[in-house]
Amino acid sequence: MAKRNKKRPQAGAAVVAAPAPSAVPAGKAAAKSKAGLAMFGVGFAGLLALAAYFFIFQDKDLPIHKVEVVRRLPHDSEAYTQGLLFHDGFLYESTGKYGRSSVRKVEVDTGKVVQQYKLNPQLFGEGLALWQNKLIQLTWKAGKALVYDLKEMKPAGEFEYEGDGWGLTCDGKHLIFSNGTDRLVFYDPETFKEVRRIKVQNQDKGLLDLNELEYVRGEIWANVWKSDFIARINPKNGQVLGWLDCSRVHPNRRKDVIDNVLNGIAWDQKQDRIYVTGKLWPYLFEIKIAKQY
Ligand SMILES: [Ca+2]
Repeated sequence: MAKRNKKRPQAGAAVVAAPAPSAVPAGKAAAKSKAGLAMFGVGFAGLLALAAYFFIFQDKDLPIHKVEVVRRLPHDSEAYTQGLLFHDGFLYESTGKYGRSSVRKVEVDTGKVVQQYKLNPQLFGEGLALWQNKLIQLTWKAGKALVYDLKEMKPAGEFEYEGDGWGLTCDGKHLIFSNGTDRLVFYDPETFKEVRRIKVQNQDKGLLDLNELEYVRGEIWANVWKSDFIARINPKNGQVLGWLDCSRVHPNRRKDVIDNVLNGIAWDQKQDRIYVTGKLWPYLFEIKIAKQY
């Protein structure tokens, strides 16, 4: 998931910064960039976002997919969304911030929270994944992955890991974990032992700030913190395959507030529907890629 302002890419993370997808026709890119300038205006957060935006348009070969909003649905605007997934007709969401973190079951159409477990106020909720009948929720700095019984939504164990926890998803076999660097780690979901790791590369550059994750149609999709873009990643070799441009999904949000960024991707596999939201966004969006790739 995308982070708060104190979060930074880990030192020593071999490579460069920010997102960097592909080509955009020069004219359109320039027009978009001017619009971006006007919108971001002031503030450190805006500058960071703007930097990420320009990185995204520096490459020449990868596709950038425009997305369309299919439905706009209610979402708890107090929910600092850090992880999102879909299962059996409901959304499951992890929220962050100390004292406000939770894991919750949410009705898709109404945004109503139908079940919730509030975390110890000393824990900051992060990525969320489903493994069989268990929910697994990361925490930001505590090095703990919290396990919950899906039905009861009550604690059912925990794992430990080193460093930050940011995003989590499941490919049906392994948990896939991000920590804000350009690395994704595959864990055994039964033991949380590392199985393998990949370096995510956008063209020839490491892609930092990988955040909220979702395994979609055999690819890993990753929010890139501070940007409106989602990277499509090859799970075998870490190569970025293309980008989803979500900059027009929720255009009215405050872009000068870093805690207001896109964060949260969920895939309803049976219906093949994609949902996205953001931190403290009042809406959840069902989106689709405008033109199939
Ligand atoms: Ca997700």
